[in-house]
Amino acid sequence: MPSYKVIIIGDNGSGKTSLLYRYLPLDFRKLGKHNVLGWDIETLKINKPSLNEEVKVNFWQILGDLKFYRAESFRQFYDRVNGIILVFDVTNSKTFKNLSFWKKQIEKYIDNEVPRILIGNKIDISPRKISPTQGQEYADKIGFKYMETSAKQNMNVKEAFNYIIGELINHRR
Ligand SMILES: Nc1nc2c(ncn2[C@@H]2O[C@H](COP(=O)(O)OP(=O)(O)O)[C@@H](O)[C@H]2O)c(=O)[nH]1
Ligand SMILES: [Mg+2]
Repeated sequence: MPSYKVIIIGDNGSGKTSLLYRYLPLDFRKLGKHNVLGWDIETLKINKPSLNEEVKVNFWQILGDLKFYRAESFRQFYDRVNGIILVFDVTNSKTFKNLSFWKKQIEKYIDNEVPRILIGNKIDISPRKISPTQGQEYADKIGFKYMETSAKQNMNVKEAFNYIIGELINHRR
């Protein structure tokens, strides 16, 4: 069965876990979860309609605080990544500014072109600090697809994950 690795990165509190749990069916949350050396890995099996075959997607996210991890750990986390979901909080400027940190991480550890999406999350909250145009312009600048979501109100979450899954399946074949 083809298997893909998708990492979900971005500042603490931006909503990575909430987005993933909103997207994953409840039973996968229980069945597919395991931890490896501080990484939280959740597995989703999906049918690829065009080929009528099952594919496995492993979503990796960082557990806890980044500053406790060493470069060696990052190498493992970023090893053989097939897709990137980068998340910030549209109501928190710091999470937007820190996107450049995450961009540098990606440049440092991932040398191949993989599908990537920037998600501006928490659009249910007002006032927001980062406008849709600002999000879109930054995404264009770094070569990411841009979408906005609310994990809380389940807005656009499925669309965002389906985008990356669709891209990574097409990308490989
Ligand atoms: N209002 C609102 N709150 C959210 C949303 N997504 C996440 N949160 C809240 O933001 C906090 C951090 O979310 P979490 O998923 O743990 O962020 P992570 O550190 O990136 O994994 C939690 O209190 C969530 O309930 C959203 O779309 N809207
Ligand atoms: Mg989390």
